[in-house]
Amino acid sequence: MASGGRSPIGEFTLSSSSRSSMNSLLLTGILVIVILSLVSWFILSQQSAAISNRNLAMAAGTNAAVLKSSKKRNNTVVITGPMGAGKTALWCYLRFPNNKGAPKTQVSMAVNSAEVSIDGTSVYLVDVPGHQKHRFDRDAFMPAARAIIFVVDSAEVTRKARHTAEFLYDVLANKHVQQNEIPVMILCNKQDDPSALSNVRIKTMLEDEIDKLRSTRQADLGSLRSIGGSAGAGGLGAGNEDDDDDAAAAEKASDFLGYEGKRFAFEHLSNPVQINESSMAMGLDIGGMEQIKAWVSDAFNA
Ligand SMILES: Nc1nc2c(ncn2[C@@H]2O[C@H](COP(=O)(O)OP(=O)(O)OP(=O)(O)O)[C@@H](O)[C@H]2O)c(=O)[nH]1
Ligand SMILES: *[C@@H]1O[C@H](CO)[C@@H](O)[C@H](O)[C@H]1NC(C)=O
Ligand SMILES: *[C@@H]1O[C@H](CO)[C@@H](O)[C@H](O)[C@H]1NC(C)=O
Ligand SMILES: [Mg+2]
Repeated sequence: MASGGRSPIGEFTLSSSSRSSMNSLLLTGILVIVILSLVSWFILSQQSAAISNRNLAMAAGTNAAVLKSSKKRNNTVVITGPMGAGKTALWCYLRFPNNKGAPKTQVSMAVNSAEVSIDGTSVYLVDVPGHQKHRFDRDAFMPAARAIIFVVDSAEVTRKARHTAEFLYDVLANKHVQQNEIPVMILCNKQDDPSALSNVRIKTMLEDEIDKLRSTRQADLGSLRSIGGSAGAGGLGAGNEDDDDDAAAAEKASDFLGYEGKRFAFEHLSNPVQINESSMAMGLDIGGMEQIKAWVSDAFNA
């Protein structure tokens, strides 16, 4: 029996009706598996997209939601400038006007932002950290800016003259700032420091540095053109670092500041630029806060 005959299982056959119901069961099973895997693939891909977005935002030191909400506003005041100048101290003074004395701050890792009332004007006040890695944050907030406060450490500015001028150049040459003639206040902070320079001295120093930078940046543009570099402005996060830098350099260089053949002066710009003094270490009334608030309020009600 074992040698010739088939096992009883082998002879087991299905009736035609039960075979077709088996087939449809199999088909349904496959369909369910396909749908399940599609759904789980979709969920997983959404999650990883969310995570990578968050990582990008964290790498930039900014909450993506802060950036997104700021773009809808037309009342943004951007506080920018080199590291350690007193931007966060200024932001705190304006945000918490009832706190007397200098706020204890340290190197900022993220943007501070809040809706603040300045002399009765509702302002979305943004403090962008000065570290170079936050320059994309700064450029992202710029298109919404109605007024810009560029804070300088008056005691350190001599040592950092070139860096400060490059930073300021980026702000002044920004397309939105130029086209919409956004008012800029250069705030020479830390006037309480014995080695602080006056706003008049700092104005001359920064104008001299920007004057030098203009020719360097023009030369940069020339070399970009000669190697056929793309002049198209790269979007945020598009392309590699080098492409972005090239495009950014071309963009800036095409915005020559001031008049050609004439020494650079802030008065030559089409947007109003003024240079004032402040101290965040002093009391509210003697630190230049009143002029800052009046200037912001004027910028909004002009
Ligand atoms: N003496 C003096 N110190 C100040 C003044 N303003 C700020 N500081 C101090 O300078 C340091 C830097 O100030 P911050 O406001 O944190 O500087 P920041 O511009 O926000 O710097 P980043 O966040 O790194 O870009 C802090 O220790 C402040 O207390 C000032 O007017 N006078
Ligand atoms: C800013 O936006 C508010 C409300 O969205 C609007 O009422 C106001 O007219 C706008 N102001 C300017 C100058 O665009
Ligand atoms: C602020 O600066 C402008 C010019 O840059 C000057 O005319 C004005 O007097 C200054 N304000 C104060 C309070 O120093
Ligand atoms: Mg800060």
